[in-house]
Amino acid sequence: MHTIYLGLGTNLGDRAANLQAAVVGLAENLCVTAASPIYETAPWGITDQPDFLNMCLTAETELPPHELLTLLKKLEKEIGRVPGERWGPRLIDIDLLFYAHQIIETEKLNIPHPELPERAFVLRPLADIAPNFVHPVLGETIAVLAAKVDGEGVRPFAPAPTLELKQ
Ligand code: X6L
Ligand code: MG
Ligand code: MG
Repeated sequence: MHTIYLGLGTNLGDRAANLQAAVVGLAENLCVTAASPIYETAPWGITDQPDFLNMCLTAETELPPHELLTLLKKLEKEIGRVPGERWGPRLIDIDLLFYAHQIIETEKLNIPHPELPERAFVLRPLADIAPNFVHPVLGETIAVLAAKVDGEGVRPFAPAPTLELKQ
């Protein structure tokens, strides 16, 4: 089994319901072991779009990285994501942040994400569930990386969704 970390984001429609649908869909396919609280976050990249809800999950899986990526894209599509503007509004975004301590650089997959250390909207929820995970490239813990970013624009929104434990 491999421990993986996921980042979830949504800024269209019923954002809380979109996150819930993603957590349920993921729990049906992976062994989800931890869910972070939900944060409301100011948009990055394209700033003229609605605020996001962001959260992170820890899971265990036997799926290899590219099969996992295919599953995440399938779930995004099932929740209603349509291909659109690259950094624009979306119903759901499910990003693979870490796959164990592996470093993967292919056309489709870039793990760890090169911009993760700058993104408070990922680091803040990730620090809640994986503070001691050591970034495989930077050699620093998530807690240390989270303490270095400006947390402005990242506000607690709701407690962690309850995990439907399925086997
Ligand atoms: C210059 C150019 C500076 C581009 C930053 C940053 C682009 C982040 C894309 C950037 C730049 C992104 C989310 C988001 C997006 C999210 C919040 C992205 C991809 N996804 N903002 N913006 N939460 N708060 O999940 O992360 S688009
Ligand atoms: Mg993303
Ligand atoms: Mg994505």
